[in-house]
Amino acid sequence: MSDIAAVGEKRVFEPFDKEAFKKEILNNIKYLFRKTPETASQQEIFQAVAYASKDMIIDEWLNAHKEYEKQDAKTVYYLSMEFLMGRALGNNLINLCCYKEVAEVLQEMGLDINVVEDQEPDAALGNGGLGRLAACFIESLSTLNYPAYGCTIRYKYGMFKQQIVNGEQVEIPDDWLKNGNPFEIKRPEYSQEIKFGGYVRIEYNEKLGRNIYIQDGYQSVMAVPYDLPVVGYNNGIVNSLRIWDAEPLVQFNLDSFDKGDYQKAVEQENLAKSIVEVLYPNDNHYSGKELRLKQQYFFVSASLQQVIKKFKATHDDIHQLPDKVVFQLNDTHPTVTVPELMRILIDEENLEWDDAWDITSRCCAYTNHTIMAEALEKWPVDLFMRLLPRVYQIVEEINRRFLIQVEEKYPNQYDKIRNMAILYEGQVRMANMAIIAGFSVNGVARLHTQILEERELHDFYEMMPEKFNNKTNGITQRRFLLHANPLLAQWVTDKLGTDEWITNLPLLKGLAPLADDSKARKEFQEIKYQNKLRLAKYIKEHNGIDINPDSIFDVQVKRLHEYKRQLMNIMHIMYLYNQLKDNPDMKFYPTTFIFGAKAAAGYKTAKQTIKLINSVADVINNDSAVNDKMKVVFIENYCVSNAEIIFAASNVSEQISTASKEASGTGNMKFMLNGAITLGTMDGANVEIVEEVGSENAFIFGMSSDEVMGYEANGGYNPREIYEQDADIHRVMDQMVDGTYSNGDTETFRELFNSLINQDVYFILKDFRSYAEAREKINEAYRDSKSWNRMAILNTACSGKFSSDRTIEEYVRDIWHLKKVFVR
Ligand code: CBF
Repeated sequence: MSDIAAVGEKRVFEPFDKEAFKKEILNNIKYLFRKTPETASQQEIFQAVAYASKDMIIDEWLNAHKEYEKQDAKTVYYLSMEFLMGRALGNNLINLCCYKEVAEVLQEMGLDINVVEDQEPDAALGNGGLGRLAACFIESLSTLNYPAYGCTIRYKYGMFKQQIVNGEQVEIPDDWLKNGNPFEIKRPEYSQEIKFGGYVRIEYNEKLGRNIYIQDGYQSVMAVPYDLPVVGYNNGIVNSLRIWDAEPLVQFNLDSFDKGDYQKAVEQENLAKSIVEVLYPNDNHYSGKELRLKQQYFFVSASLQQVIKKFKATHDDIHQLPDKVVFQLNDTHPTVTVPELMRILIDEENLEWDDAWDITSRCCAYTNHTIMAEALEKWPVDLFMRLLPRVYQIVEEINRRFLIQVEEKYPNQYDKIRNMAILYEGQVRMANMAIIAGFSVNGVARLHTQILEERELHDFYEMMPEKFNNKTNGITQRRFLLHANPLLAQWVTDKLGTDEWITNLPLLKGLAPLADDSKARKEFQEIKYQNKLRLAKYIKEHNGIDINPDSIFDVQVKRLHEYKRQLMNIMHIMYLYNQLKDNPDMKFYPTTFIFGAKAAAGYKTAKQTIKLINSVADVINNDSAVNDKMKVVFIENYCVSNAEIIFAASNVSEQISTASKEASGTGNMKFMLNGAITLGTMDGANVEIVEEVGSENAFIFGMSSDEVMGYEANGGYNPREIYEQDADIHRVMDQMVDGTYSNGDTETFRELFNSLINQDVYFILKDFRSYAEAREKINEAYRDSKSWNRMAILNTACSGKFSSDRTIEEYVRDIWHLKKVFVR
């Protein structure tokens, strides 16, 4: 199988010079490492290739920014605590349109591009969907010629690496920078001081005729940016992902002892180190740690200070800021943007409140990514006030002024104040601040936005409906098809007779007639088979398990969270196993059940679920009576780079969250693009996937979001009844606590059992039967390869809507109002 996609021919800028590139690799090996290709390590070769490709990027990077400046183009700053970028080399080469040529150069040197790519650590500066969305967005922004910066933290340790030891998750620090990062460029000239703590001194200022506020007695650190290139597809545009590192202001020097600065230097050093030390590994969950608020303020304040300085360098009137700058707040995490921008405008730019508020509220827009209550950020007032004393004063004033408006509009309606106040019961509610200040509030799939408008944020929606809008998420086809699945990418190009789908995904619709063409179906099936072999090889190498590429690959890969119901999946596998043991001749198409998931380190139930999956896998995979029919694999360390291999190889895409809980999902889109069939609930973007592909080409089950929310409003349901009445469920539940999967130990999975029987917050037992029926239908459907491959082709063909290019164009049209910039 060739892993090299034919994507290099149409490079529109500088033609690719193979000889020069080879020479540059050789020079890099020589001058960076004093080695030859024969003596250099694989890591050194990767670095040499990465530096050579960075050299190609630099000119385009410079040019694009020169052009932005010349045109004084409006820029979006996508502020996000997470950018789950994955590897850069392969995608940079693809977007530079020289992947194939570089692969050939390496081949001539006796090197395999896949091996070289494998040396690069994933830039895992994110947890899951939210961070990966930011990464897709910033890539689409470049590809679509829009000026943009992604702003985040240069975490020393990204998302932890997961090892499975005795079936349990063990977290290993992700020292992703240990060999350096060839793509980044340090920009010390843009360093910003960030102040924490102290107190606010008030002075009367004669000239302004009002009080001014000065933060004193604070501790500070220096925020130092590094830029990473974000290369657009074949358009000469390179935007920047700006990642902020922290350094102490006062450097240690021998004099410090004499000057008494030593203590201060130590404190600053520690503060700087701690702020950027590690990404909080919580997905959809707020941890409330002081350090997290420090991180948020750190990167927000640094980004804002830099933006204002840049703006002022070429503009006289700060009132024009909203014409040139828009801040998109990726969830509530960067919401401190609102009071920090107010602080800068009032305290440093000397604006009056109303002016500052007008500018701030025209610059900030907010995206909501979840309705999960535990993800809502609420900071204790005392912590917030202590850490950010001046910013807190501004929050108080925003709140005071807003409540006056609420009172005017809804006199004596205390409920409205309770729901919408920023400050309430000793807490600062970040979502409320983002909604009140922002000019746009968007959800990430139609159903999600509807739930926000009708339920979760209904009071806000009623008061300010014009702010609310939907932006259904998307994914970049450059990474998740062109790079991840070169065989399918080539097939699509051949069949469409053009590779324009690379920047215009709805063109995939042109594949739909092929669903009825037997030759095309065979080819599609063969590509899937090749990709299954590739995954099987990966699993053999990484998990030591042999799997059957002819079996159905039924896959659930995503963060481990109760609402995503990996537990329901594994319980159903336990049920199937019982069935196969009871009826060895039962009709059943061989299936490999594949999981991949990281659990937050402190999330007990999630970790127990991982243990259960691995324990069930252990029993089933070692039972020769069923091994030709089923296997269970838990892929260690699910991350962007192995995700690319997994999506390409999947037949069934498990999207089984409790309806209403998954805001959108984006894995569902990646599977669909690669021709996997959705087995899912009517939740998040699944609703729109089904709408695009037709319900006959997906397997939908379970309660609707209305039903779920109906039960929730009435305090839930009684799972014990189901346990008592359904013998199969009863048996599976009992097997959790009778030692079947825990070497006789009855307590290992007791908490899981209890959580189901007492409350079953996520309606696992309630949806179990309908899930089982849907899975049975899938198993049946797969046997008919003609109709299966027909469905698979239609899924790919109908996935055009889910390109992040479409999503970005909608953000631009409705929220950001950017203009495309063309170079040359
Ligand atoms: O919008 C992107 C994704 O964000 C989450 O991952 C999140 O962290 N809130 C949601 O859970 C996903 O549904 C959503 O696709």
